[in-house]
Amino acid sequence: RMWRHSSEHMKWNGTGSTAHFQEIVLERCYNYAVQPELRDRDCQKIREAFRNAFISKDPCSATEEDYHPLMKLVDLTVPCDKTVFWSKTKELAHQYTKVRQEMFTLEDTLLGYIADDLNWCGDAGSNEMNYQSCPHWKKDCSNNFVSVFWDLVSKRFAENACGVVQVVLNGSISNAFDRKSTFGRVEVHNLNPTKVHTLQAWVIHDLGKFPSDSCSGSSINDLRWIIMQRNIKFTCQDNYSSGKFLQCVKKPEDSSCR
Ligand code: DN4
Repeated sequence: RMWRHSSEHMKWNGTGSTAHFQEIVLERCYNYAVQPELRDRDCQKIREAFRNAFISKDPCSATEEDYHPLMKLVDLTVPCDKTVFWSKTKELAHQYTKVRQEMFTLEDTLLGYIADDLNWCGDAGSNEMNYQSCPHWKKDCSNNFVSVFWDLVSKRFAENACGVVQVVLNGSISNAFDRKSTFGRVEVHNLNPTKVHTLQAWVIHDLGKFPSDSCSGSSINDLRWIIMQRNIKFTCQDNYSSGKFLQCVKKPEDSSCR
């Protein structure tokens, strides 16, 4: 009986839902919101819409439509020239926007902030979350609720971008730009050329590691080609280590940063 019970719940290869998911969503929403009067109502609604998106549903049949009620409650727009994308550089990009408070990664917007590093799934025929296991995006199914969520919010985040947008890429791996990443597969193709005039890439290598890719490498050329085809200007900066990059973000006027 015990065995049957646990094998039923361990049917997926991915990590289960994050413990206290509901509470974390509400708490993060309260922490993020700035206007006290709007807090209560909106955050309760957001938590409910988030939960309703996936609860009691087959965790491998997620669609964008499931998240539409949630998307209606949250704004993913950031001011022009302030959007920062990243790929394989999550920590560095977040350190960057922490120093430059006016800049935003997706995880600096309300919805990205709420969902960052969380996992969630339910099950058809149950109104509980599955805390034992959730579908793994490679081993089980790509249309799981977490992947569909990130693809959708990444798409909206990119569609809303305007002016000069930036991307922080990893120069310590062999392909700093990867067409199969969320950035390469979703964000690049959803920039609106009538609103975005330049994509500025930063190719940053880890401190103490030799650079493996750079602005003149073939993966960045790939990106340059895609962006120019879309009538958006492309610029690229390299020769920054991660430490140097953060130093220069803090102190851009320093002569060694030009
Ligand atoms: P990445 O560094 O390759 O991936 C970022 C994270 O997303 C890793 O933990 C990946 O898992 C995971 N991931 C990527 N694709 C999927 C998928 N289809 N289903 C589930 N997890 C996935 O960078 P990236 O270029 O793929 O994504 C970064 C860009 O997209 C940023 O500009 C963000 O705006 C947005 N984004 C953010 C998040 C987040 O904050 C997630 C996805 C997209 P693994 O490869 O390590 O297994 O978590």
